[in-house]
Parts: sequence; structure tokens; C-alpha cells
Amino acid sequence: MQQLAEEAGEFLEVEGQMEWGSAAGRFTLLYNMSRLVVGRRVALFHGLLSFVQPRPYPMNRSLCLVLLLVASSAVGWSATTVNHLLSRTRESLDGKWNYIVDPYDSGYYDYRYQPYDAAAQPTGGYFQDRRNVPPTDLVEYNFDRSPTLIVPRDWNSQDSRLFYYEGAIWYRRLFDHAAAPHTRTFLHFSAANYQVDVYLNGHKLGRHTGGFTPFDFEVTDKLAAHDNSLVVRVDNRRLAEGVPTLNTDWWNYGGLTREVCLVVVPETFVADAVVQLDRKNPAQIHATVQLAGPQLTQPVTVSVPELHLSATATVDAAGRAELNLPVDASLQRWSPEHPRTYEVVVSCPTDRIAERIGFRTIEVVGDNILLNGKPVFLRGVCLHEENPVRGGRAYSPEDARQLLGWAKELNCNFVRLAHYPHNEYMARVADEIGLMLWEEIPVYWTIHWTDPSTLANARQQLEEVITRDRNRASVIVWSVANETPVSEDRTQFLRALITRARELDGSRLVSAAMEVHRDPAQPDARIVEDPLGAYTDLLSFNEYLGWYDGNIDRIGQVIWQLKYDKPVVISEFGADALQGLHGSDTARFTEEYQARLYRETIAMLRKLPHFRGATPWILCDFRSPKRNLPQVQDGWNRKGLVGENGVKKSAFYVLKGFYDEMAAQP
Ligand code: GCB
Repeated sequence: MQQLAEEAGEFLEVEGQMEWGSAAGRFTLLYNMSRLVVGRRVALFHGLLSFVQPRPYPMNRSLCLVLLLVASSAVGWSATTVNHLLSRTRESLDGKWNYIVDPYDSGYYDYRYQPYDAAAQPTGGYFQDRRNVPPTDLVEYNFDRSPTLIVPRDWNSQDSRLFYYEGAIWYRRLFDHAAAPHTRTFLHFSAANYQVDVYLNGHKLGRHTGGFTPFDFEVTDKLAAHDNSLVVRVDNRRLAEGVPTLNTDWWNYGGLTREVCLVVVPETFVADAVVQLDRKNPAQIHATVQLAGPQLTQPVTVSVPELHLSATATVDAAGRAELNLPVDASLQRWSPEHPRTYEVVVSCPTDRIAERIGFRTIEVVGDNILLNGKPVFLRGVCLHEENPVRGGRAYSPEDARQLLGWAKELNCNFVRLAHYPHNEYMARVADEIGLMLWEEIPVYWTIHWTDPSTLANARQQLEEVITRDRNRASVIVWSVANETPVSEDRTQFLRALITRARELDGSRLVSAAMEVHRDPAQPDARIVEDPLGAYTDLLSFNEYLGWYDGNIDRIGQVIWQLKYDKPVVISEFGADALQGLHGSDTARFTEEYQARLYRETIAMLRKLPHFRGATPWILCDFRSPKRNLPQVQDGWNRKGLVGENGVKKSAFYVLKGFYDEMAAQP
């Protein structure tokens, strides 16, 4: 018990201050507890879930601690996760999985609506995966006789009956595993939307909440040599208190949307390594390495063989080491024009990982964005994680190449990955082909700002994407929100996320897509004064002049009032157009209207003070259940510059013309 108390204390210490007098202190503990429950780091004791998760502030300290200790002792939580997935040996569990559609949650709740998996002696539940059932037994499911879905992929685009489905689906996959001595095995999910319960051989491993970030469970002692049964319940129901919440303008694709695999690592392994050019002192590469396992007191070496650089340090008692590698003029900085990456090797006597990393600096000085110390204009575009031509969520390196390839054709140097973390290949391909990225979490529109579990969830998604991608040179902006309504609660919520982003990664810019406000007394004025702007590095806002906001011929009349002297990056503007629909440039949904809106907007933006970039909405048409105009929208948001058929619209070339010109400027 003493040890558990210490572990709990350590966990809390890592996560923040525990000041009981303050709401913040109480919140921190609740946050930590909800991480115990929802977090990727924990095998879950499910019985706690319903009790802890939705509880607001007034919970007393001893109750919290008792729960924390019960959770710890029940599950033996550890802070171990596997990062650097693509540098690891993986046993893929992708392919065909049997599935059962379960709209009434019959496989989850008994007839008294109690979760089967919470009972000491479960009397049923699909997670048990009963097979070869004797004829005398009553079992009302059978994975072996159920159809299959392909993993990774959303379910909506695989079977037309699942197109609109929002609810639970149970997946099951059988596999063998040959365990190697002195290794640890993690079951890894690159993402699954939205709430996922994972069971191995009839035992619950845990739950993960959040549809776009990776999570894993250590399964070293839980695997059999043959015939392991992995059952995963994926539930994509939208939740009011969720992140995102009920209302979005994109398709709620469900399922095991990204890869699933086993990752085998040595007993003591490199759990994380952050290797970046030091922002404050770009004459050196700074590395932070975290080992996990029983043998922590080892030397760790970080080297960049192509540059003949190497540094060694001994890790501290917590398994952590900080190293600096001085660089000289032979280091070629990463940039979109010259996307140079180097192989970086992180090794210790028990482990070795290698990955390609680019080195660059990004900072804001005054109203300029500096890439490698020089002002840069962000020639961007927004992107959903969807392959419009094939249909469904994008998930593969090929999808990334197709989408980012179109952005390159536009002569972009920047892409906003809206509105949630996209798959890891996007940043890898962007590193390789030379595109800067804005990455974002789905804090979108009307989030529950005062619900601590909502903040914990948002914060966890932010941590998971930053931890995954903070070695990617392409990523220059972490964005914490999109178009959120101004209020004190909202601003506190988002400030907490901004602070966390900066703690985890002080080397990138932090932003949010804000909104434009109007003053009835000044009809032509458009005002950006969101208090959040005081805390972001960029002044980014979405504007829809000529589409939602006023007439197309008024775009040029607008008088901007921007409260902050920060670099302005317009995070959205745009108009719907059906590819192939031609007509007057005043007729909505024609290509001519969209092209004109781009021309007028670009002319207006050129005059905007501190204008340093834009990411118009959006590269490709994307599916949205909100867009119901027959014969025009048919379930698609048509603001793409590329249609659902892959054909470019006229506005694509208008934007390209502008970007060609900006790219040619010295
Ligand atoms: C926005 C949202 C984006 C929508 C877009 C639209 O402001 O940020 O998610 O899809 O407008 O098309 O209305």
C-alpha cells in the first residue's frame, strides 16, 4: 500500500501541482484520475469508470485518493507506452476481422443494463468470444459465423448498411504469437473512433476515448502461443460532453480506422526520444530520451551518423537523459524547398531505434513567422482526413501522398490538418516531400467548457498527438480549437490546453482558429478581438465574407479591426461549388462563384496588416451529413478545390496563381 501511495503521488507530481485548497488542485487530481480511467497509459478497472468519469469538482480528497489507490492496485498501472511506432518491429493485426453490429449494446449490457464486463463472474458479453459452444448452451452470438470488415478502415465506407451507422460494433480477430524471451509486447492501436473497449482472451485490457490518436496496452504476460482472441468494441456514438461534441461538419466515420499491431520491444527500451534543433540555441541539437523497464541505469547514445555527431549520457533514476549535440555549418536545415532529413539513432545497451528527422527552427518575431531565421509566408490549404475518390477515411501512406500531392500541385508550403489529429503518415510524408503542417485537436464549436472530464479528454488527445509527432520537422503549429464561442470558461479551458502544449513542446507555435465578430454600428467593420488571441503565437481566424457573411461584392469593402499585432494566418475562407456546375459568378454553387470569391478574397487579404499566410477551406470536397441540398451537395460539403471525383475546380487555379506569385517573391 505504501508503495502504491508513492506511485500515486509520483503520478500526480508528474502531472502537476496538488494544491487541495484550490479548484485547480482538485481539478488536477480529477484530471489525473480520469486519465487513469480513460488514458492510454492504463489497463482499466472498468467498475470505476461510470463512478469517476463524470464527477464534477466537489469530491473529497480522501475519496479521490482511495479511488486512485484502488485503481492503481486493481490494474497495476504504469506510465509505459510505445512511441516511435514506425521504427519498431511490428506484427500486423490488420486484415479481415469478424464483426457484430450491436445497436442495442446487447453484447455489453445484461438485461438489467449492467455491463457484463464489470461483474466478478460475467454471465455473458461478446468479449468472452464463446466458441465451439455445446448444443445445450444458450449463446446468442457467434463471431466465427459473422461477416468481416477490413482493418484499418472505417466501417461506413465498407458496407452501405453501415453508411450512417452510429453505435457499437464488436470486432474480433484470432492470432498466434511466438513470444521471444526478455521482450515485452504491446498491443497498439493507431486510432479507433470514438470509444474503444479492448479485451484479450476474455479479459478486459482497458478503454480509450478519443477517435484520432494512438493508444496501447502491455500484453506481455497475457498472450498465448496460439489462438489468442482479441475482441474490440468500438462505439462511435457522438456525445454531448465528448471531444468533438454532438455537432460537427464532417462524417463521423466509425471503426478501427488505423492500423492495429503488436509491438515487441526489449525489457528495457527507449520509450520516447525527442530530438530537435534547440530553438534557443540552434547551434546544437537537443535530445531528451526516456527509457522504461527494470534496467534504467544505462548509458544512452544519440547519434546522427551522416553528420558524424554523437553524444552519450547516463540516464537518471527516472530513466531520463538530456543530451546536446553541437552542430556546424554542414547541417542542412529542413525546409519545404529542401526537405532534408537525417537518420537519427537512439541506442542503449538494451535497445536501438532509428528514424529520419529534419532539423529546423520556427518562431514568431514581431509580426513575422521565421523559418530557420527567415520570414516565411504560409501558402496553405485545409484538409480533412478523407479520400474523396475512394471514399472513407484516409489511413495509408498512399492516401497521404495523394492528398498532400494535390497540395504540392497548388504550390503550397503549408497544410492545415483539420479538425482532429490525422494519421501518422501525413506528417511522415510531409516531412519527406516538404510541407509545413498545422495539427489540431477536435475542440470544435460547442464543447462543454465546464466539464472536467471534457477537458481531461481534450488534454489527453493533445498529449497523444504531440507525443506522436514532436519529432516531425513538418509540424510547426499545434492548434487547440476551432471556432469556439467566446466566454471566460472557454478561454480558461483553452488556456489550459495551450499551457500543456507548450510544456510538452516548447519548440513549435501554438494557435487556434478563432472567429470574426461584427458591430451593428459599423456594418463594414470585421473585428478580431477574441481574448484567446493574447495567448496564441498566431492570429488565426476563419472568415466567410461573400459566403455566410454578406454579399460577394462587399468583400473588398471590409474594414478590419485586429486587436493583436501578431502574424495573421487566415485559417479558413471559401465557398461551395459543384465541380462542373457553370454559370454566373453571382450564382451560388457554380465554379465561377467560387473562383470569384477566391479572387476577391485574395485581393482583400493582400491589404490586410500582418498578413502572413492562409489555409483556405478546403482542398477536397468532403462528406458531411449537414449538407443536404439535392443535386448540389447530396451529403457533401462542396467547398473543395478538388471535387469528389478528383477533378480540380476553377478556384484551384486562382489560388495556385496567387501561390506561384508568393513563392516567386524573394
Ligand atoms: C467552418 C468550419 C468548418 C466547416 C466550414 C463550412 O467555419 O470550421 O469545419 O466545414 O466552416 O464549410 O461551413
